[in-house]
Amino acid sequence: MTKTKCTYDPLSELIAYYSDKKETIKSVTDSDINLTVEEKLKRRIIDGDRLEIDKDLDKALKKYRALEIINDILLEGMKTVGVLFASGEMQLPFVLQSAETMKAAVSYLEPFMEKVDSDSSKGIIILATVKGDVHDIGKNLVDIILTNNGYKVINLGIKCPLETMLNAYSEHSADAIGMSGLLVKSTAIMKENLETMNERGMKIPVILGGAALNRRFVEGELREMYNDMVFYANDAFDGLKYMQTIMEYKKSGIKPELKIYRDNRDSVKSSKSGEEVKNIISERINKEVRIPSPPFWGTKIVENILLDKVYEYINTVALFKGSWNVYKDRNKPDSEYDRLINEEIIPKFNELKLQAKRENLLVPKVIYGYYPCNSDGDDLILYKPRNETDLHNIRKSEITTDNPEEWIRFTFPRQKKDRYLCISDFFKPVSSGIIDVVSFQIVTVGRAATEYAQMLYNENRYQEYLYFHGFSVETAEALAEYWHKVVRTELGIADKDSDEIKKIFQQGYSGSRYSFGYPACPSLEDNAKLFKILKPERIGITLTEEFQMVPEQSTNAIIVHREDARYFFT
Ligand code: B1M
Repeated sequence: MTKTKCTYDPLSELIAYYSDKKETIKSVTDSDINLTVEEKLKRRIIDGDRLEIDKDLDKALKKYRALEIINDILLEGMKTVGVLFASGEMQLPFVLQSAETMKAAVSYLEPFMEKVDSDSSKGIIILATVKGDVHDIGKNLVDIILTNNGYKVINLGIKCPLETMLNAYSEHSADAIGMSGLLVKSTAIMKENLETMNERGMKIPVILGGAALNRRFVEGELREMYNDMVFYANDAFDGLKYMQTIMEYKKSGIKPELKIYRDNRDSVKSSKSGEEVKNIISERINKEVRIPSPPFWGTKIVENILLDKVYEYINTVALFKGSWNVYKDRNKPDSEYDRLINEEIIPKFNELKLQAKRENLLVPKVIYGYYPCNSDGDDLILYKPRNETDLHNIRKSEITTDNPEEWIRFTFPRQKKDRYLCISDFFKPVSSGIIDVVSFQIVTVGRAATEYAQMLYNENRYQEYLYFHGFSVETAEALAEYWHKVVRTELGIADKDSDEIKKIFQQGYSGSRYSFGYPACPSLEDNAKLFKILKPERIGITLTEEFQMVPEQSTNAIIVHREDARYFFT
């Protein structure tokens, strides 16, 4: 029997050094010497303190079977972690540190378990990101939390067809299926999956999670049509809660009463007459606007971008709160949150910035360009010179009002209320006889970032995985913000830029950077047209069949120069 030795871990040491974050849950120290081994182990899980945990596990093994240690001691610790997370007292990075400790302890105990013991999970779930969707991290966090709370998770990865999930469900005699997805389209795929399961008369409890879903859709519309239980999990701990509900039902045979959410909202109706709407739009279209002169037509590739420059544009609120889930606890003084940010989160951020540079983990590249265009109703038309196949490598003088020929056409949706906005309105119409300019960009921080994040996950370095993944995607977003600034400068419209970076993040500048897939231009299919325009394969970016970019840490945009172009919902 081989024992897994828990060795010195510099990251945990560093975190421990800074960590006076959990006043209510201190680490195992000399003053805890009187704690029983059960209490010590539980405390270690809560604190995410796995250094030499094997010594305490060895002691416990003298009294208990390995499985008893897991179920009665370690999982009790994870339960407390869940409670602390739910009450806002514990932040996600530290939950992951606890999960890492749990994983290390279970790996150490595994060789001591009987075959029957090692199969005795609390329940089995098949987990996957649905067909057409490449988003990984949300599903992986769910896997980490469920696995380290005693469930067996069969993680089928991304872009997973229903058939694969159903086969795995039978093969593993699973208890539930968990489907994840961030795309709007994924919500339709999930619905389709449930319909297929209905048609086949299948009865399988399902948990759904991901950004484009909401409780009303899942526990209203889907719950009403689906033959078995379906739950909406807002986060990983919700997933855990519903797995518990499902397992209780399986044991007791008493089906929980599940409420159907009803949607009482009115559908959006226009409050204005057709004539009024026409006038609003025409006023906008005919507004006097100076058309900037672009430095070139066509595309340009930019490499060798300094990471330090890009770092200046990282939105730390989006990183710390959005990606790392570090929030202020309303019941605690601000000073405590400030200390956490200053003593742990910012040092982590600075460390990642240095590491990414040192190890070439982020390699920023941009492809962008300027294109002659006009609007035509809700459409935007891009031109190329007559008799040319596209608009690459042409001299600026080659485009004149006499020779343009339609090349590519986008159709954008229009608001059904408010200001009846449509992106096309921000460009000169064909009828004006004046050629306007539109810019496009695609940015990436490269493939190494995806690979490094995957490696951290595979090695069960959960906390580092969360930190690095969030940092890499927010750096991609920062690069997009930085390059938008370059475009404004090249177009000569940067004079309206705010000096404060915070205001830049709130569109403190002239014009807008609209990303395909966001509300003003929601069609991800338009990415295919964008790829025809910019040909980003030249900087290593490809498009999946489902119109998502690879590498993951990439983002694109259509850039509108007009001052009054702001974000809006359609
Ligand atoms: Co973008 N993005 N993004 N993006 N991005 C979304 C996904 C979007 C919903 C934003 C929006 O419209 N408001 C939108 C998709 C909408 C659509 O389908 N049309 C979108 C878009 C459009 C895009 C681009 C296409 C924009 C563009 O460039 N044109 C582009 C595509 C990139 C590509 O193709 N490679 C893009 C780019 C990016 C960045 C690179 C800048 C960055 C990283 C993307 C990434 O993660 N790979 C990014 C980010 C950060 C986001 C948001 C803001 C956050 C995503 C995230 O990382 N969340 C996102 C909007 C949002 O989510 N609010 C958005 C953190 C993650 C841990 O949460 O996966 O939700 P999540 O998982 C949670 C829960 O949902 C739950 O538990 C998890 C853990 O708590 N859960 C489950 C999930 N699955 C579960 C299963 C269960 C239980 C619980 O079963 C048991």
